[in-house]
Amino acid sequence: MREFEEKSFEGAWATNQEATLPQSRHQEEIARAIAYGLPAADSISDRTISCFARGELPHYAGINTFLKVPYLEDIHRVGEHQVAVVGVPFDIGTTYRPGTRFGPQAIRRISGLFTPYSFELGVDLREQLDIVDVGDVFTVANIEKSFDQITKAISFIKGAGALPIILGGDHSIGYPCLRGIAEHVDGNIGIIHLDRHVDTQEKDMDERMHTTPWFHATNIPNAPPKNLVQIGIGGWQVPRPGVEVARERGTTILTINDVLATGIEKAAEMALEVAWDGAQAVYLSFDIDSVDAGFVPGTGWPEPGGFLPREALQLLRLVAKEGIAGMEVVEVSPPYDVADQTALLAVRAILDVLATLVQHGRV
Ligand SMILES: [Mn+2]
Repeated sequence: MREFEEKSFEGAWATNQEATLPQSRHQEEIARAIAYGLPAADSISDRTISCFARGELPHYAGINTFLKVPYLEDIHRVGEHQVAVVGVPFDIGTTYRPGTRFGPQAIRRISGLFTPYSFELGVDLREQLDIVDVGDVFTVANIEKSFDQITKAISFIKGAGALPIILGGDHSIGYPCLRGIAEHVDGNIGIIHLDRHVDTQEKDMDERMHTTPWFHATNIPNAPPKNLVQIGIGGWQVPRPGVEVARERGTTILTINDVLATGIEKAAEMALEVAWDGAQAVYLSFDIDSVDAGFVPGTGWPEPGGFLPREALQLLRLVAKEGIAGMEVVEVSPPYDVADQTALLAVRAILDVLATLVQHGRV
């Protein structure tokens, strides 16, 4: 039995892999917690515990940055770090259920449940990646002015050299986020987009709503539609005007059935081929509603029949292995969520992508 385990089980590999991971940053975190938060009361025998909670533990305590990484108040210093988590609490582009303005808060709060270590991926983000949370973009009560704020913020992060990980917000933010990143790409940028919806119509309700980001993004000169690949599309909520644009512009759409027929690995391979064709960078957009509505009740436009969570996570890991120029997770609407399920999956998506970048040396 033991011989077999060691040869083929991920569990056996992961058990051994853990021993190779450093622990120095965890030790530093504990020392800092005790220095800043006082040593624990005398009756407590575990002397890694501090009096005021200042680190990972307890998971229900503390100030909720994403994964309890440091809060970077001075944005001028963002370039000193590898990854910048940034919230975009914006939902004025919503056409059905609102509430995604509370997405960043909910995602951060439930992220406190996670440790920075993934057993089966064999990665410890605390040890292997320098992540900060830069807080939220100040969005205002106007779509276009908010887009300008979002583009300025994301462009600043990207220009400083940090990788932006964006917590939405509704999907209208895809356009201003991509616009901010594309400015810093020397050459073309591709887009890998997981969704049930195409989001390629020009306007909705006379504005650039969450049904429109890729129409406008693919008007950006270095974000050509030939590098837009949309995965998981299907169902009864794909507006015909968006389909017409997809046809005219020659974007690539893989439905859920396409993914099931070809398999996740082949679908990822095809997506990478399209997105990276002549491109220098790829942006990753994960609409949480690409997952079956039964798993993500807290979303703006629930559509039955999407991915299983493990399928979406596998697909995200596979498409992230070539590197990304930025990632957004959108359409988490906490007022409709049940037991944090939707926000929980948003956190997992980000952690799995970050771990993939570490595994493949892509940060
Ligand atoms: Mn969608």
